Amino acid sequence: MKKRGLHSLYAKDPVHADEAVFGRTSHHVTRRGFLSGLKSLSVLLGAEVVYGQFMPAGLIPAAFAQTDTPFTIEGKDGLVVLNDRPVNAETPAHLLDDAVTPASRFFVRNNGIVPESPDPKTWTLTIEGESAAQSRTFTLDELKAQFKHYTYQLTLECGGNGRAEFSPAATGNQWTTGAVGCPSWTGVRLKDVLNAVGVKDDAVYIGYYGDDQHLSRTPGKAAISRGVPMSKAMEDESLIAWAMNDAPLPLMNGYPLRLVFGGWPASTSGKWLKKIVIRNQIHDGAKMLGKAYRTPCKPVAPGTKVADEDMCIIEAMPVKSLITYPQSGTAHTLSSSLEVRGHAWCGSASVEKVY
Ligand SMILES: Nc1nc2c(c(=O)[nH]1)N[C@H]1C(S)=C(S)[C@@H](COP(=O)(O)O)O[C@H]1N2
Ligand SMILES: [Mo]
Repeated sequence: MKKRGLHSLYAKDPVHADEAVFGRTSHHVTRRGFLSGLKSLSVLLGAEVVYGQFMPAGLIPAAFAQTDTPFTIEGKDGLVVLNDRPVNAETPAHLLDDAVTPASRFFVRNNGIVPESPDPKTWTLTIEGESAAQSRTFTLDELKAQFKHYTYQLTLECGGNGRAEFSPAATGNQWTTGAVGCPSWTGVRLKDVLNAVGVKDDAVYIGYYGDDQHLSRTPGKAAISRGVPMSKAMEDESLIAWAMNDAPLPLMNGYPLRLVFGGWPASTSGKWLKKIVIRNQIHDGAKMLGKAYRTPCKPVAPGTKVADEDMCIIEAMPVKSLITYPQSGTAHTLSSSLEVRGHAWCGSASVEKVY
């Protein structure tokens, strides 16, 4: 079930070291897992903890106050809805305080129309493409029976997370800080499935197709169809997953099956997964071309116009951190100390220290 060794820091494991510390050097860091700092920052703030024990669980729904829309998403709790067509919702920072993100707090980013009631009994996944040795279709039960299961705690962050702070403003969902989460995921290794089907020598990329419809409902038109290079596809932690935190995936997060590429833009982690294509070229599905999910290959001043050919596909996400406790706006007396907690993460490297 669980893979230890080099990657154990972010495998789901009782001893996995998710205890790194804000404001102190620690090597207990995760590469793609959140690094959860639960230690006091008193040293830095010169004060002492007073707050947490007075905060009854009943206060949490105050997060709803951040939005005036009555729109709620089944199974989600306290998310701020940015758009209802397609449904997009992010998590207020203080609701990302857990070391393992609860499914109810995991953000939702849809590009199209969510499948209505996917049936796991009849669900199939097909592997094909010009660099696949053959075309093969698996039922969900066959995937579960034929391949070893793995569980890893992995960070998914939308490539657009933080966009609301751009100046000049960028188009698209105005994510503040909450299009990120780090739950545990269970499934089979993508590489085990690809190897069972057969990967030709000229393979360079995989692409996914999901069961969601384009907003226009044009038959056969994908809302999004992205992918990753073979090197990422063949990593141990790259999963075809059916569970989040040991429960079936929430519908909004891809039930019954999705890809999970920890640390990479979550747009690569295809939801409602029906088909994977093994490509002999960089996948050219919806939202792979033009400026979508790309950044300028070389840094430019904000607002600079960049030609399409100078935009590069985002791969591993950059380093970032988020304070999740106390809640933003909390009043606190100057003379007493305050514990500060949060997470730091990085798409492909280790976070060693947070100042
Ligand atoms: N089939 C499908 N997969 C998808 C998407 C989608 O709209 N359809 N959105 C992508 C984007 S842009 C992101 S950020 C993540 C969001 O995953 P989540 O909704 O589980 O948080 O799913 C990715 N996979
Ligand atoms: Mo995204």
